Amino acid sequence: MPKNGQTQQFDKAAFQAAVEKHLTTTYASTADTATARSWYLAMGKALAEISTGNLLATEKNLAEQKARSVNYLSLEFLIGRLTGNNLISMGLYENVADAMEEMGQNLTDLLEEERDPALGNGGLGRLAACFMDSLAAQEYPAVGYGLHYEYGLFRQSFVDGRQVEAPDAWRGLEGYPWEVLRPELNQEVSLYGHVEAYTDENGVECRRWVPGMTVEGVAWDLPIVGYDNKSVYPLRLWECRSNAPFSLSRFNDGDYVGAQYSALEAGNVTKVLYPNDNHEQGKALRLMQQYFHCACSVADILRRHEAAGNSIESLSELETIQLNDTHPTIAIPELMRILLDEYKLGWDKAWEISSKTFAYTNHTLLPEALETWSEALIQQMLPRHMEIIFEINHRFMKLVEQTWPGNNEVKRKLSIIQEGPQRMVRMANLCVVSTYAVNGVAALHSELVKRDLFPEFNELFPGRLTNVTNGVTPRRWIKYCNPGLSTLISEKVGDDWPANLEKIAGLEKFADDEAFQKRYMAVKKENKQRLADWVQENMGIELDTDAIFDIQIKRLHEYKRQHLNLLNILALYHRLLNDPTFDMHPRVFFFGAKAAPGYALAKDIIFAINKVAEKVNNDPRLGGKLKVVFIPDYRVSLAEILFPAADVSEQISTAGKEASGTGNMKFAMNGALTIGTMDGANVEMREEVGDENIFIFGLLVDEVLKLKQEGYDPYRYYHADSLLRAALDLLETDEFTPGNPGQLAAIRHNLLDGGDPYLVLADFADYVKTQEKIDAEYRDQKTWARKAILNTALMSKFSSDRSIRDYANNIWKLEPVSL
Ligand code: DL6
Repeated sequence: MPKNGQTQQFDKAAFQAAVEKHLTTTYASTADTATARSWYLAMGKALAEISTGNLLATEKNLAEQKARSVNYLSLEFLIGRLTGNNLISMGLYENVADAMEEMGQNLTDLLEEERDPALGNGGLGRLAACFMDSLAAQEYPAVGYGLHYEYGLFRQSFVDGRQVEAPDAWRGLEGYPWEVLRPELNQEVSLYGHVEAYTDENGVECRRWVPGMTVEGVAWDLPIVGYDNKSVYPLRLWECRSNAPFSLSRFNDGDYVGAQYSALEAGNVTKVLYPNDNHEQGKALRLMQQYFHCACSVADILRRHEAAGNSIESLSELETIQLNDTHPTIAIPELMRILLDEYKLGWDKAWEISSKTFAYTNHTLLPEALETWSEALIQQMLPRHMEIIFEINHRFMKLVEQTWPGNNEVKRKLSIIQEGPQRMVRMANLCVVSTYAVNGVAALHSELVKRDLFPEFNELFPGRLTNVTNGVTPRRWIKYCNPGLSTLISEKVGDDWPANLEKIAGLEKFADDEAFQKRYMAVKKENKQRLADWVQENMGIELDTDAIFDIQIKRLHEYKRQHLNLLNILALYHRLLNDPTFDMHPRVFFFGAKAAPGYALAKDIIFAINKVAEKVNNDPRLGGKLKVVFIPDYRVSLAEILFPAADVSEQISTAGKEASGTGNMKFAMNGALTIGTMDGANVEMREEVGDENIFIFGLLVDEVLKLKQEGYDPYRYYHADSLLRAALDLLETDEFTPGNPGQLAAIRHNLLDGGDPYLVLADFADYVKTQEKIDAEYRDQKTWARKAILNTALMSKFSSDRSIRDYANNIWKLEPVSL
């Protein structure tokens, strides 16, 4: 493992003593009897001692310096395993490997003992994790605020090809070694009750919330370790517990179990992560999670601000709060409530502070993902917040009236309150009205936010709507997950590229160097072998690493179009069996995807892919040319094996639907060539690598809109294209479900009779043609190597360090502060 400058003093003997101490005192084991898991836990605890010391030192330094900080509020942080990554950031990977070796333990094996903290669904949560890494690496003062879910994203297994979900107790029985309880930071959170008017001691008419119940927010910190520096920032995760765990009167009445009901109910709030990606369910418990998260986080921000001796009037000068999607929007009325009712600031002052403090990131245009909450529910759970939302809307409607006098249509459209049989609060509108910056996550997406989602807001608040293109951390997504490539890069451009990804452009001049091409492709081959070994060991499928490894890993969603990929596989299957003139380079199609448990069609697509896989992987007539592998329980630690092993990256969403994507960036950095639509960040990736080094196909955003306006008829494509017809018709037969015809028909039905909402059939022919082009180009390994190298070399824009600098310079106005 290449090593960055060691940032920590490392005393091997003291470290080994700490590991032994934890082995015995924390995990009740001895060196000769301990399991690998106990060794991993004890090692993690010993390392956490170092990071916790630095976390406290960083907190103190930032408070003393009165540094302006960003508070990143997100319901999801999909951090992945911390141990290996933290060792790299601390510069201790080799020292610890050596220390553990002396204790008879292999570090690589111990790292496998860590369960993924799966505290997120997909792109949005993983982005938050990359951003925390980049904030710490560049020492931009930050705190991440999230929830300490007892159960993370469900574990997925397949039973007869169908997804089965199981709870994910990510902390295990022993707890997570990196987390530190911070009881002095606990918060009390109110819920329910009513609002009352009263006259204060100065004779001023005031309003206050009289809550119906309170719960306790318990603070856990996970360390976000700065790469190659000493700063450690907290990822502060709130756990909900009852603060009235026991009702003595009920106990005395003999109701021992009932006496603990409140404890049981409060425990539900942070019990489980909602498993939806790009889809909102509107459940009361989810609103409670959101408010609990916001109440604890806002209170903690104010505590820090005041503890550092700052006045409330200076809040927006020293703190900014970034809302990761609308999920933490209720933080806005919460801060307003505190400023109005507790600090008694008066509306104008409170609004001035609040609206200069919050900024909001939009991650989706999909209507089903845009959050609305019923007014009645908010009224019941958070009555004072509902009043404040009404007041914000009332004042905003006056502004709309001034701008568009008498135009009720525009008022209806922009209002935070959506009228109807059940009045709803539109969280995105509340965000745009109440924040100083709103950003989309890729250039195309941000344009569509302005043009299609919020055009009038853009007119009302010029300059507020902006773009910050996403990025990914090169530490985890190159250096840690692809050590072979990292060594090669360091050899050519020096070893400081993980903190300065611009340096990677230095590889461009080696793209035509045959010796370098060979070494680059040898690394790719090793990575393919690592994946093939995993598949053999875990799934019993044998793979040929000379085949093209073609990978689509992301949440299962119709707009991401895993079924377009499936249709091409069916077309290949059909041609291999029916067209004697057809030839193809062997290819393995990999999938990894979880479907939201209630999303029937997504689950049908998983089932279909698994059934097709069963058949093609065992069909001798295909001569091993076609394999399909659906990796179960796709998660960050598996992504770390998959990205480095890919030849082809599937980024095939319907144009205009994928806000950005970040997997697309990870693949390209690791030398996979993209087959993709002009969607999300694919557009900017194409600009960086050039049209000849990426395989673009399909309809453009405006072509999609036009086709829909003209009246899209999927049958037109079905009748006109015999290959498409053959592929779709296979889904009606029992070819892949012997004896049970029609088991896969739901997909065909959705595409033909269900109107094909994501235009799979319209893009099919171009997709197939582009896949053929890939097949032909892969056969020329020199040209392929050149393109792959250029993809690695030209990806520096997509480092999350650049994204964070964009936020820091253009939105947050932050300066780095080193420890
Ligand atoms: O910005 C991170 C990520 C994007 O890369 C994906 O394109 C986008 O789909 C995802 N959005 C969501 C929205 N979810 N909700 N709610 O996950 O954000």
